[in-house]
Amino acid sequence: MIKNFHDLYAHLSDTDPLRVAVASADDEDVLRAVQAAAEKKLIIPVLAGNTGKISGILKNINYHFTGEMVDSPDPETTAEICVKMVSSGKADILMKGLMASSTLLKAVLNREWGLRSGQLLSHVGFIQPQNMDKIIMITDGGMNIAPDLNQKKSILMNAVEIAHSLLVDNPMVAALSAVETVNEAMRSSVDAALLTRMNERGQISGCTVDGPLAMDNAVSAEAAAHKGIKSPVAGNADILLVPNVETGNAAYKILHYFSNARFAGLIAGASAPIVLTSRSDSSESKQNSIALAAFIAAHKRRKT
Ligand code: COD
Repeated sequence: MIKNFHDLYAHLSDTDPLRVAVASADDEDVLRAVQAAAEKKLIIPVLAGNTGKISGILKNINYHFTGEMVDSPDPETTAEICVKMVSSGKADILMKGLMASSTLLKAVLNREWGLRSGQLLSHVGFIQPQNMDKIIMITDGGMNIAPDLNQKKSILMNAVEIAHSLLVDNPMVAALSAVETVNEAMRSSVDAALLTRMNERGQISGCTVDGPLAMDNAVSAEAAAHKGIKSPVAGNADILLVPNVETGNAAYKILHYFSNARFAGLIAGASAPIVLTSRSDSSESKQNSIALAAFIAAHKRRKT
């Protein structure tokens, strides 16, 4: 089981490097992350975007890059070039650089040359809080804006699949709301209860789901005990399923700015792993995301 980012890097020591197409690589944090991952022999990067700007940053950070660079006039074209590299098999992993998430995701969803798999694609944020020896996933704070019940089920299953590849056999999923009881006026509480029932009846498998749970009961056994909540998930969640993109995005960024946690972000459910972090994420978070994508890609290869 990969409990923390330290474990993750230790498990990656014997994997072959994978080719990563970096879309709009003209950013110092992105290039520092790519440099660190390439030096660890996790990846072979291909840098796409404004090559003049990229070369300037490479020089500033003393990265003597000798690999492939692809020049492109604008973010839309860069996104298309990089997505096509991955869908044609020339690269194994797609990475968002300095561009809006929606620009990259629109290219990913292209029907002809995108990275659709027939499944819903969703964002998974990874948080290793300073006070816990585990990685908690939060989903979806980056792609699906206002998912309905079926989409929440798909988002949940995408995260469960990642948990399995991190060797967490039966992840604990907290379906979050603002309350622990069903309130018809609060759609998230109704959906959380339905997802819990679907899990009990085998419509959702490979995990234990409970909800509605508020954030405190999901991650703090003390808070759950205080409220008299008895649940295997309460205080023990591996996956936090949030009701909408605003909740997930705000939770991730609040933790980012007010705590010393470690972070990563990926898009799940596509035909290849996609590194998708916020432009303001640190180079360490971007490097963690590359490492996770490489681990998941290697895990998939071993399975096929
Ligand atoms: N998985 C699979 N297919 C999808 C998904 C998905 N998550 N979302 C849309 N599709 C398909 C639809 O079925 C349709 O066939 C086609 O794609 C277009 O659907 P639209 O019109 O709803 O999608 P777009 O292209 O207008 O927008 C898709 C985005 C992912 C770009 C959009 O949902 C978005 O902007 N999401 C939020 C991104 C963001 O800003 N995140 C916050 C910062 S990290």
